[in-house]
Amino acid sequence: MSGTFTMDPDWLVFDPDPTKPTFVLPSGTVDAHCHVFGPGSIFPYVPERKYTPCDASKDQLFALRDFLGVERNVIVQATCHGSDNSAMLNAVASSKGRARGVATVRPDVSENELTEMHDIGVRGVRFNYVRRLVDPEPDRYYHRIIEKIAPLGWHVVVYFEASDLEERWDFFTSIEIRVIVDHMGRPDVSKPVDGPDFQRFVRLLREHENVWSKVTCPERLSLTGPPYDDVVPFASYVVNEFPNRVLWGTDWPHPNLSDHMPDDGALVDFVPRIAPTASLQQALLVDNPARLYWEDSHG
Ligand code: 0GY
Repeated sequence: MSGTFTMDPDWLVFDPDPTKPTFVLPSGTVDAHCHVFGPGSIFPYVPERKYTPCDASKDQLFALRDFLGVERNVIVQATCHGSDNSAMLNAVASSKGRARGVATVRPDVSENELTEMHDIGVRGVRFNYVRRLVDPEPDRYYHRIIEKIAPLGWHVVVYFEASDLEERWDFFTSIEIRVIVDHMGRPDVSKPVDGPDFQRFVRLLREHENVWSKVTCPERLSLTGPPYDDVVPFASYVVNEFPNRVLWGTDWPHPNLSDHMPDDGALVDFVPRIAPTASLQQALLVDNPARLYWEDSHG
C-alpha cells in the first residue's frame, strides 16, 4: 500500500471556514462526539472500511475546538479505522489532557492493551449497528467486550437506527455499565415526538438510569435542513427530561453526509434552542461530560 488514499467521489468535505458562533459556550465545554480521520498517509484507513473519507487531522480538530470556544474533546473511533485505534489514540495522547477517547475493540483485546488505552485517555468502547458502516456481530461478541472493559469503569457507546431499537432492546437493557446512545437513536423527525417510535427510545432512558443520550447531529437527522427546526422538539425533549444524562458534540468532520455540510458555528448556535437555560447548558456541555470522561468513577 502506498499509504495514500483517494476519498470517495461523492464525499462532502468539512467546512474549512465556519462562522463564529453567537452563543458563547460556558467555560469547560466538551465536544463529546467528534472524530479524526488519518491522515491516511500516517494512519492508514483499514481495508474493511465502508467509506474512504477526506483526511481530518488532530491539528484541524484542535483548531476548530479553539475557534468555537470548546475546551475539551471526546474523540470517537470512526469506522474507517476499524479496530485500529492509533489515529484516535495519537490525537488523545497529544491533547495535553484535553481529549478523551472512545475506542473500537474486538473481544480478544488483551488486558494490557486496555490498560494502555486507559492510561492514554480512553473511557469507553463503541458498538456500531449501522449496516452501511459495519457488519454487526452477535450479542455474545459484545458481551465478551463488556466483561473486559467493566473493571476499568468504561462505558459503551451504541450507534443504531431507530428501526433497530426494538430488536436490540433486550441486549441494550441487559448491559449493567453505562450505555450512551448516539444521536438520540436516530429518530425519524417527520414522526411525532409523542409517537410510539420516539417514545420507545424515551422509555429506554426512563426505565434504565444507566442509559444516556447524545443530543447530537441535527444536520444528520433534519429533513428540512438548516437551521434544523424539525430536530429541536426531539432534542429539547430529551434535554429537559434527562438533563443529567445528555451530551452534546459537533460530530466533526461529519462523515457520510449527502446533502449539505453543516457550519460548525451554527451547530453551536443550535445549543440554546435545545437547552434554553444556563443550568441545562451547564449540565449538557460541561458537568455531564466531565463526570463521564474526566472523573475516574466506576459508577
Ligand atoms: C457519526 C456518524 C456516522 C459515521 C460514523 O464511525 C463512523 O464511521 O460514526 C455516520 O455515517 O452516520 O457518528 O459520525
